[in-house]
Amino acid sequence: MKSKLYVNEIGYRPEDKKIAVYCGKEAVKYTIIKDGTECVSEGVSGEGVYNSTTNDYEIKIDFSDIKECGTYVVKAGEVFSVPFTVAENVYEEVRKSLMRFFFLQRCGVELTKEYGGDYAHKICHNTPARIYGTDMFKEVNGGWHDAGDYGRYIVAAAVTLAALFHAIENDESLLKVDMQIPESGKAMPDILSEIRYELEWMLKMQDEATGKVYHKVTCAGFCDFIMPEYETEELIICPFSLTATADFAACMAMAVKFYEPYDKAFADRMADAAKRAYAVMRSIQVPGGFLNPEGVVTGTYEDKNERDEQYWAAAEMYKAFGDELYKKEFEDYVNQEIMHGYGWEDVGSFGNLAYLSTTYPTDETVSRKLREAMVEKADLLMKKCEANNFDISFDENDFIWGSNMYIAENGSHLFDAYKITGDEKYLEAAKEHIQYIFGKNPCNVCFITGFGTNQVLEPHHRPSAAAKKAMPGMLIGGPDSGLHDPDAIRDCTGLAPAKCYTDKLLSYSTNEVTIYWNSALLMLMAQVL
Ligand code: G3I
Ligand code: 9MR
Ligand code: ZN
Repeated sequence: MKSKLYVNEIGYRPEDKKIAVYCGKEAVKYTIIKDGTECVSEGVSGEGVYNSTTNDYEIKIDFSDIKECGTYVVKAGEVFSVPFTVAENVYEEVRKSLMRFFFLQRCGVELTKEYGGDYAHKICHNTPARIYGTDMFKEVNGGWHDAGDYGRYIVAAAVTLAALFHAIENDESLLKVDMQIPESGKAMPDILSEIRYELEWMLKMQDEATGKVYHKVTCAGFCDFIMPEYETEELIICPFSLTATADFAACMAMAVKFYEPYDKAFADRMADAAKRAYAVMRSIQVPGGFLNPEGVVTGTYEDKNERDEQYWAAAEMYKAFGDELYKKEFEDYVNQEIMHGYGWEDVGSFGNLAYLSTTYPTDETVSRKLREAMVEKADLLMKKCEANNFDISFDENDFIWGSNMYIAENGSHLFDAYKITGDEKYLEAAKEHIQYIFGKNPCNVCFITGFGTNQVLEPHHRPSAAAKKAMPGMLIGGPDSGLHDPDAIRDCTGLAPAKCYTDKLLSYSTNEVTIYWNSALLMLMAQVL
């Protein structure tokens, strides 16, 4: 049986805060054991505290004083933790693996054995796609498979790239990572080459005539657990949407400055695409937002509130191009309602960061309002952290589909407050969200495939299933108390919200992966590690 003593399974750097969580009510004696035998610290814990998200009593064991590099285990009562490392560069490998995932998700190209390894596949999804409801076909090859499925969705793509751009801005060392991709060794940093692969596809998803952007390209339904070249049903381009067009404008505007030094023509192409999309986005009003047209059942990225996407676009357009119009439009939105979010559905925070970081003139009152709202948001999260023994900003209602993305996103909100106030308590709180993902969680698993001792083995990811081996470096969705698939219903009914997770191939609502979950984690790691 797995132990009930949860630690960060990937490890700690010498100066990091180190907390193990023991599941139990009565105080226990604990020891920290180095290299298998040496007891380097011991003590008696406090008493268990009830946690409504796990329906357990838990005790925190703080061993932050352990700073010497080595391999350790924690023993509390008769329970041992998994072994973990303390070392300076302990996160290097996981970072690279999380980055490399994007390469492995490439569509429309052959992944050779040399670069693709166990996930090598022939060229896929390279036939022209039918524009829904017409007899017209368009070539939209390229980009990354979204997730465990092989669809390609603009909303998902745009927020993924936004998070990756923020990751680069917070940690320039990402520009030096050798991702072992075919473009490695060129002047353009690998991460920018990889992002460009997605941008080139996104550009194809914009209608030349109108500047509007198609919502997605997928087959009519989801295929079996096969490698992508075997999904050969007709590709369908679904109608334009406001969310896709606004997110596209925001993302293209953001991308311009990263590519200007390497490829001015490409940067100009994106600037033009952004402006055209922004100019038409509001004309794509569909009541209730995008929904699947008849006969198509793939992901919808359905979004009832389309204002935050326009808010984000206005801010990025202003930051990139400095036109007074964009400034005014963003400020008008802010004066009505300040929005937040770093996920696919709510993107307001990207807008806030853009406005606060532009080098063009801004209105001090608007900036102050934004900063105050961001700190207020973080303060609400801090309250939740204090009430949760795992030091995460979640209560029992927060474990929804893709909960691990919201864990990462909340970490970024806390980081924002740290940047604004300089108060380290927010930074410390943000870091605990990473510890949770790395293994200090009541599911007792490291939520990144291929890492930790208690690993995710059966992710809902078609190439992994086809290769019979979990692709490494994928952040999985995590607990979802909504029980949105039959396996979750079977395995998790009656469990506390924080434990509604099952490592089963068919549990897409708890055990899938997506490009924008990996990017959310990379963004937070770049900010706080
Ligand atoms: O926003 C509400 C919230 O207000 C409410 O309290 C909560 C309670 O359940 O639900 C929240 O909505 C959930 C939403 O995710 C939050 O992001 C929905 O219940 C939930 O069904 C929805 O799940 C989305 C899922 O598609 C189904 O639409 C996931 O976020 C989204 O990541 C996922 O995306 C899929 C793509 O469609 C296809 N490709 C794979 C990808 C990952 O599973
Ligand atoms: O594989 C699909 C996954 O990417 C989606 O997130 C999920 C929800 O839309 O659907 C998955 O596909 C399943 C489908 O919805 C129902 N039949 C089984 C499919 C594979 O598990
Ligand atoms: Zn493909």
